[in-house]
Amino acid sequence: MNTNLPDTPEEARAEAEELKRLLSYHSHRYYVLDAPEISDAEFDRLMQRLIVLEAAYPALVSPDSPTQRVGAAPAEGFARVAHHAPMLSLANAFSDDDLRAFDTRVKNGLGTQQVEYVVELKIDGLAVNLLYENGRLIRGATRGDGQYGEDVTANIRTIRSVPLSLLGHGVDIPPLMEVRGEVYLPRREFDRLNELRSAAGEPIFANPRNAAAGSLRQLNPQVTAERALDIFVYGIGWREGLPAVTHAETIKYLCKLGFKTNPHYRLCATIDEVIEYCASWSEKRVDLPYDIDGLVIKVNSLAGQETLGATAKDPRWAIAYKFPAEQATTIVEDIIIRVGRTGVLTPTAVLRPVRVSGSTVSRATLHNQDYIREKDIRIGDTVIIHKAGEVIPEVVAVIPSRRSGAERIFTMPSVCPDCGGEVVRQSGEAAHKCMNPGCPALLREGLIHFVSRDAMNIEGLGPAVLQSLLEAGLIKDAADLYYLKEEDIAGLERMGTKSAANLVSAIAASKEAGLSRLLFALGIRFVGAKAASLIAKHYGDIEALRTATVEELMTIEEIGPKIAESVVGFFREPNTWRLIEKLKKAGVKTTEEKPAADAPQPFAGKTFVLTGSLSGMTRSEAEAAIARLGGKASSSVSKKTDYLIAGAEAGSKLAKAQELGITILDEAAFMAMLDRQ
Ligand code: 1X8
Repeated sequence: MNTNLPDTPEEARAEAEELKRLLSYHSHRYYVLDAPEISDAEFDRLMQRLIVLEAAYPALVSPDSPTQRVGAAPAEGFARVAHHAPMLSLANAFSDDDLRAFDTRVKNGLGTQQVEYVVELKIDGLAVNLLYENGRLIRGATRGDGQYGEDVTANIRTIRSVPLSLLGHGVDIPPLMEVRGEVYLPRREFDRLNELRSAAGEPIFANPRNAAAGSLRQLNPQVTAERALDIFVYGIGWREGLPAVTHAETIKYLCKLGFKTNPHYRLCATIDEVIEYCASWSEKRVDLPYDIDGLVIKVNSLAGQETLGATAKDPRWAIAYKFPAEQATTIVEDIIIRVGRTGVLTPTAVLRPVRVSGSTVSRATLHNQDYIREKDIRIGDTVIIHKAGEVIPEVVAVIPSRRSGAERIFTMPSVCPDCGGEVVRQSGEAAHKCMNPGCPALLREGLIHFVSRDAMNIEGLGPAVLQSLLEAGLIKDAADLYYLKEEDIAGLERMGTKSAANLVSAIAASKEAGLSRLLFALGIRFVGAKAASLIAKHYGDIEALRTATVEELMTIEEIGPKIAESVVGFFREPNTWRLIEKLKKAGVKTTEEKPAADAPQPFAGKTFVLTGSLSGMTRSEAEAAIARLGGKASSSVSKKTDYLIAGAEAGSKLAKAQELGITILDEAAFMAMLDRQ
């Protein structure tokens, strides 16, 4: 490295100015554009040189020098500062109807039917106000109460994507300007931070938002600097002179000044487009490296924004569309054990009921003992739970600071809660298992699976009815269902003659389900609905499975050794055949039409991907229809996908398919295609 000092202060100043310019340019390439032009080592070399010059000539140190991001001393507290223009909150929209009502209000307010909107992601972080004077950052403040915030300039400076001085790439820089943005912690940084905190025995943060807030409000900027906060800038709060006539232009203008803006914004000509764009993010949001809690819809015209103005609290020209919250805090009231179909004991948290993602949650799976140990979940703990879409809710984390000391540590029982049999944890496995093959839980759970929708699909036969049938001694295996009489069932609690008749006919109807559903219903280990269907098509008749071998099964595409061995083992059991004979005698169909060699295969060689939900058929029915016509159903979109079937609330897969130029079918188009075959 060049350690020679310039001969004169003038030369030193000139070199320092050039270094600042270079460092600021490359910092922008790296932290804002994510497109570095030089190596980290080269960047460090420039920085070291500037540090040397500034040490020799302290007069060169200016607040916007890249050497000054970190280094401020810890503060006693934060000063209260006034925002030039108030930082307003946003009114919320929770539904499409709310968005349409907003559109109507805007149109009435502007006296026009043509309103353009910009839709942006709503970053789940902390709002900040950045004040620039002649292109230099002079202050960074939190939102506070909207009028006054806290001066967190030293901490804001540590955020590498916040420009200390503006670029002015062909655009003029106003003398004074307030820029609004959201400071956030990327999810990976959040995980890393919590791991460190947990290892150090410190309380963990509940979510990235809290972690970002905690980090920005650190009195010691050194601590903030370690947290890798980031920012998206999304508007101008106040400035002298108007830089643009639309919000979309404002975003581009901010970008040119060197700010990091979010790329996922969309200009929409109608409220329908707005609604569609909002809906598209409910699924896609999980793929982002940061959290969003909704979208922000803004009137694009700045003159329109001015005309509409604001209420006491919120602007009339913008609204926040909020996703239903996916996380909530509640209490673990108990931990109970459920014995599954294979004898595995699954601990389940009984929660104080709480609303998440639009439904009330009172149970969360705890998987196994190791999971409970790792998260240190105790009975009585306050926990954060998470629910995404249709998946079973999970406990994300415990909040140890809420502990009273009365919490109880959970231990796995050594005997099965259903039968009192021995419970064993085999070495190398996470699961504890009940070793009693006659355990009533195995039978009960096996029956629940047998009648379920993708299996024999017997409507009106839920777990409670099955339990009553078992307790009344009316069934001892799945085949007994087919020998039930109306009068047997009508005698049960909460069962009238009408429902008994319905149930008997639903059971009878399921006899026609066919081999593919039957194989799945039998609950053979590792055999899911898809494998069952492949095997059923290959063999056509359950009798053919008497002599099936592992090698033979493995000739079926997508059937591996694990499934093949399990199937062979299952059909080697005399008990299996006793059950099958009993089912056959009752008239349960044990065959499947093999696709005839000359059957039309119009979908041959075509790959379909399903996304969103269909109203006219289940996902497995759609997959079966595709398979019947010779096509293949896959779960992920790639260049090899031929068709994407987009049901209601299709999300990221739809976007990806559009990107790849794949033919997209809505439900009606897909149905029409099936009808034509
Ligand atoms: C809050 C937020 C806004 C935007 C993004 N994320 C936020 N958290 C945006 O405008 N793109 S606007 C806003 C507010 O006005 N309170």
